[in-house]
Amino acid sequence: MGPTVQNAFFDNYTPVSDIAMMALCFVMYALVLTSYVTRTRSYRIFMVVLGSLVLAGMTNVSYNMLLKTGDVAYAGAVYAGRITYHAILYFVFVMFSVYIGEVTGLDKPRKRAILLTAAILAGVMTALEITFALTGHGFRFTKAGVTARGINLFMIGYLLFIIMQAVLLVRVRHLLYKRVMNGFFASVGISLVIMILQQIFKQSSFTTVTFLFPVVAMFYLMHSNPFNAATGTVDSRAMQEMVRYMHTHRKSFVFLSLYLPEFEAEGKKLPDEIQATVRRFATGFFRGAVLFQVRNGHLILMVPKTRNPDYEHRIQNILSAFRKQYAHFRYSYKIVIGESMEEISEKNEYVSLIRNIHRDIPDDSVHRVSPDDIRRFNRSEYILQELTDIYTKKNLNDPRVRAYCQPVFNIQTGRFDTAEALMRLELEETGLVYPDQFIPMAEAHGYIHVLTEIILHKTCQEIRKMSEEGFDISRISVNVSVLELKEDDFCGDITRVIDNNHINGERIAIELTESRSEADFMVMKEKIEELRGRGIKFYLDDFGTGYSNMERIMELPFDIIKFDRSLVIASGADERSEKIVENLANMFKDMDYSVLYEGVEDDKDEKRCREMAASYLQGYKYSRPAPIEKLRNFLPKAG
Ligand code: G
Ligand code: G
Ligand code: MN
Repeated sequence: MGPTVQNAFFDNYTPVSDIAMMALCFVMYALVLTSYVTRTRSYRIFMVVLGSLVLAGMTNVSYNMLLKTGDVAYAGAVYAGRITYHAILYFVFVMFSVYIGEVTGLDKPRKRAILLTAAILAGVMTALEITFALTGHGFRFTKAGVTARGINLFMIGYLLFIIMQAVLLVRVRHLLYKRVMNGFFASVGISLVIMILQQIFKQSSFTTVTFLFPVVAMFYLMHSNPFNAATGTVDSRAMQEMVRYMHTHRKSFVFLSLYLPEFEAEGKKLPDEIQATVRRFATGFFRGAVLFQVRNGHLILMVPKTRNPDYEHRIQNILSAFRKQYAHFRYSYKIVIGESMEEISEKNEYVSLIRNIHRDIPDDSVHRVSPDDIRRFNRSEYILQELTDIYTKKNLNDPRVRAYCQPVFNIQTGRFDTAEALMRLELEETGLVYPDQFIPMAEAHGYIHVLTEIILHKTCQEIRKMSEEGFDISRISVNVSVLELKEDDFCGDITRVIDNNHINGERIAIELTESRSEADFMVMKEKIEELRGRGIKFYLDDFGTGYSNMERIMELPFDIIKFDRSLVIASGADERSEKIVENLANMFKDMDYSVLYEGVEDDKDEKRCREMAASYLQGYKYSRPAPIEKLRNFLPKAG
């Protein structure tokens, strides 16, 4: 063996693939920086891996360049470079293992065990490489040239890590969304194939490239996939995809929806122990099930029926397991279980259907979807469509919005000279629709203000007509939602409608309910003051229901406090309650508010309310809400 003869194995090194690999790392880095990525732990691991790979590439290129010179003066640097290069790759393997532990949400002891095993393996392998370099085994760079006799240590380390990773992946496979898991397996497999190929072709240029495949898999998992590692769930877009797929392929499924209202708010996260439980539930009870997180606190498990012919039995199992968990966690919940239905699949509306059902079922209940639910859902979808149309057209004379009215008895004048306007919808397919079925929807979709303008317009129109006919009407109150006060030109919108109908602002009152929010309170105060300047009166609606902050109420310039029917009922129940209501009413009266009792149903109610500082009375005793034209039957004629 002559002094210039070099081992073909090392001669075959070219830096091209290392450079390409580093370039790719930079591209991925740039992509991550320019996309919206949450800075989770797995994100940080990903960044560390990218950095390490660039470092490994640079080290590999450098030591191979020194090696190419064939100058043994560089021997020390070559050994050091080579060992460093391998040590960095071992470190990347350690990071891969930690990453797997992270995305599968293993518990702390298990994550620590993985880290420890990987770190020990990396440490031992690095120590062996150093020892071999010192004792002259394996790779050697001497005057005689480069040799790699004996054992290729790095290849052993590489294989050990691949085996460790494969074992790890197999053991955690039930914790991950199946497609994601397959991606991981494929990336490890491809790395191994490349490694074997380069051995066959006596190459060494592609080692770092093989590390890129798992990195690409990580990149995809973290950023482009809707997969949420913490809960093992996929987002609602993916669920729509699955519904579409199942529908076009005529596959039926069962869905189990779990809603945890406490975690609904933006930015709220399920506690770690719940996440772990969710992951177990997603995979532990059904074959081929996929768990979707459609919102904060709302999970839906989709179960293909073909793979679970005994799904009824499995549903019972998961429910009883759930009850055990509930006994432990005690977060309130709503569970909805149903089967795929042609008409819902076609419109891909399972999430809306379930959310619609949530409105009707109590907390901590399990509900099986019934044909009645579907009917109600279709009805509310129809109502929503109509509301959207009403909102878009913004026709103040829209015949679908009906002004109903309930007369209010004025004790001082002894006559019905005021009334409350109450909205109804009259729709082709449903007939009359009551506020509880459309007001919350209109509020949620931002349509409520247009509805208010319409009902206000119709009320003003009718006031003007009735006045012209000689009826004596002092004012009609209109309900306004607190949400509307935040409209750009709330006061302008209200006064414009009143002015366009040529009536005086004093003919209109606005009913508002209390709000818990400090911000709402400030807006409320501002708007009330502005509109009061135009003569509009203000009522505090629903006093006595839920929350009452006296201090705040007193700060708002209301004219009338409307005592809710619940107070009328309570005052009739026992003397103590009557005393409380009476004192409340007197307190308001002393402070120059008028008190209106709502829900006066009979003579006894009326008598009691009169004795409890009433100024106004409203309720079924006098009239149910009726079309506003009917108000003529109650109003006194002027003069
Ligand atoms: O009578 P009735 O069932 O309509 O009233 C139910 C509830 O709907 C009441 O609490 C009332 O405040 C509310 N409501 C009725 N009409 C309107 C309206 O025009 N606008 C708003 N925001 N709420 C209304
Ligand atoms: O806006 P407010 O929440 O005040 O709406 C009044 C509600 O109370 C309407 O739904 C109306 O139909 C209802 N209502 C009016 N009078 C009575 C009554 O005497 N008894 C009962 N139970 N409800 C009434
Ligand atoms: Mn009201």
